[in-house]
Amino acid sequence: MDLRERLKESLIDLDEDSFLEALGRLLDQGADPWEIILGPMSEAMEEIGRLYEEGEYFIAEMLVAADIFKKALKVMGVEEVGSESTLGVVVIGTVKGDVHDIGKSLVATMLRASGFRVIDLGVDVDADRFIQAVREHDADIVAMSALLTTTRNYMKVVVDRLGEEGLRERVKVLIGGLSTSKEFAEKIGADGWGKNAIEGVEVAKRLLGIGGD
Ligand code: B12
Repeated sequence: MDLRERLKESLIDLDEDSFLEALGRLLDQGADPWEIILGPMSEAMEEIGRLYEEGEYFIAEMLVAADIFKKALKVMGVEEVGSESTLGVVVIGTVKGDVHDIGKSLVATMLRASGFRVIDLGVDVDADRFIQAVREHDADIVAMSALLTTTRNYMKVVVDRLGEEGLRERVKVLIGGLSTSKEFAEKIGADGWGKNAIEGVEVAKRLLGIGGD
């Protein structure tokens, strides 16, 4: 079996030893960590979600998968990447009621690595905390993540609150996460949407008028 396929399958099977071994070998071969994360590792998480939906996996399995995923990020040193901050300030968080943090943290890491200063508010973040952080850090962008269809509507609450607080003109709103889409972003009045961490950075730059493309 191809190494990437083995990596993916062993994450789906929650076989940490086999997963870490495949990961080590891929890295030894010079594979790009972000390609591994956004490729086979993310595909495995999707499959795990499907197994959960079908009743084959339970929350415990999703938790173990998240744990293995985070271990891999540590192994690859992705967590510590970057600290320069010249492009702008981003306040990021997973919205109220939602505790999925892997995707949000990847976006935060990628933004940092690209030269943004990122204030990560964590998960289950309500509008007050977003507003407070925007003021405190004079943010250029509010970035929100939601993986649940039940929590994505809270993004609109934050957008509206930014308006009520007179902050909407000076801050751009970027959203992402499984339950969102470009259309949803437009519907709630956000400025941008990113499918993944790489796209998130591209859109963040575009929103601030950085870069030529
Ligand atoms: C791991 C997991 C969990 C873990 C989370 C652990 C953690 N520390 O994060 C635990 C066990 C806690 C969990 C709990 C629940 N989960 Co869950 N979970 C998952 C799972 C399997 C993987 C998520 C993940 O980490 N993916 C990997 C990362 C890299 O991908 P990502 O998060 O999508 O992020 C990428 C993009 O979306 C994007 N992105 C994300 N955020 C942002 C933000 C910005 C600004 C931008 C630009 C981009 C961006 O970029 C990221 C990198 O590419 C998904 C399945 C799936 N298909 O995703 C289900 C899933 C999201 N969970 C689901 C459900 C139902 C639940 C529970 C409600 C279950 C329950 N009955 O309790 C609870 C809810 C808890 C809560 N209140 O939040 C459903 C949601 C269905 C829906 N339509 O709402 C899913 C889809 C599973 C399924 N198919 O049924 N879960």
